[in-house]
Amino acid sequence: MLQASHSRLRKHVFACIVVLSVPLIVNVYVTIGFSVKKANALRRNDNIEDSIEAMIDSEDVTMTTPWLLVSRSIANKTIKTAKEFWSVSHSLNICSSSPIMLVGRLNIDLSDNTNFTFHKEYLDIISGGTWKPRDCFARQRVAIIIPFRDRRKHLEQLQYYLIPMLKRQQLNFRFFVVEQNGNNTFNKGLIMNAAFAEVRKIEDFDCFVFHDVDMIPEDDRNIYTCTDAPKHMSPALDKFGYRLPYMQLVGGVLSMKPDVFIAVNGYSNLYWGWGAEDDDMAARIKFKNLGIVRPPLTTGRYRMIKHSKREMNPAKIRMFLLKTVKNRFMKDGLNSVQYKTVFVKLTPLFTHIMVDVGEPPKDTNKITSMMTQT
Ligand code: UDH
Ligand code: MN
Repeated sequence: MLQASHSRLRKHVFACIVVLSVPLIVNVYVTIGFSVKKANALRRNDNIEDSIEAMIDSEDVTMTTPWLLVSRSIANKTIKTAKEFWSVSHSLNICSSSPIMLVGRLNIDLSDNTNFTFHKEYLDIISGGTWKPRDCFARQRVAIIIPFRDRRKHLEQLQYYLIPMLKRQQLNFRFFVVEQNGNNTFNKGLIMNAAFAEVRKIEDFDCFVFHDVDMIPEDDRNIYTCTDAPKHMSPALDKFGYRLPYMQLVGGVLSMKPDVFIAVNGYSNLYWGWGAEDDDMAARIKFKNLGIVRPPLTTGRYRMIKHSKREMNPAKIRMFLLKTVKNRFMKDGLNSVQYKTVFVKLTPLFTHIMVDVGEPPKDTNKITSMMTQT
């Protein structure tokens, strides 16, 4: 009797254990299964993420890249696959044309109180002077071309203000410093042409900004992009009382789409020494009927770092050249530029292109003496 009730009790206890453990086992099984599935899903997502990241990083992604348009177009549809989920949650919208980070007027201090060699904004600049926003798709890929020789301090001062500003403007940018090798007379137009030709071998850009090294921007609402027409970005300069001194001025900072630069045949190669290569460019723009776009004087403001005047191009030669632009510009420029590339080096904040442009032709002197005799 006692034995019978014992064995019933055992059965009951066993049944209880079985009944109670079922949900536990099911729970464990479901949890493990779910984690495995989740891990697989995450791995899948990682793969998709990696491959899309690779696509973004690859060179041939442009503003019209189909995946970008596709991912934007599915934003309003029902999300079915992990890929669609990734696209909707991670797709890059085109960056705003007036980003909210802009601060307007900048606080410029060019005195030695500042250490111009370092800025925290340099930390994510890629060697060669490249940067692009990660959370939106930059509106343009912009090459900043800086003609250079023996102006190290100016270059540091310019980048100290310009790099953080271009990041706030959410542009995909790269700095190119093009240096004239040796001590012969400086020829800014020629090295601009050489820079354009060399940069085109390295990477595709939507926009070229030709930027004197000593022009410090004072307002970040002056956006470093190209319009269809050439854009003279520095109409308001401190040394001219922040007013445009004459309508044909394009010196200082000038942005141009590559097709436009080719259409005007770049700069003249014939201006050795200071002066008028920019006025020659303005004449090219005029003869091609392109017009000149300018930002308002309130934002197109720059401070020019004080420096001594470089060796002058004799006024008579300058005048002579300026009178002959119309008949000369399709023969003298990008299509006739002669130089040797000494090296192309990646430095932390810019791509350094060293070019040898030779020396001023002897017949420049001939032109001078001829013109002085008449
Ligand atoms: N540049 C150099 N090194 C040189 C010469 C020129 O890097 O030795 C580059 C540099 O980017 C410079 C640009 O070429 O900003 C134009 O040259 P510049 O600054 O000498 O020309 P700018 O018209 O000179 O600014 C004006 C002389 C200033 C005297 C002021 C008189 N009112
Ligand atoms: Mn200058």
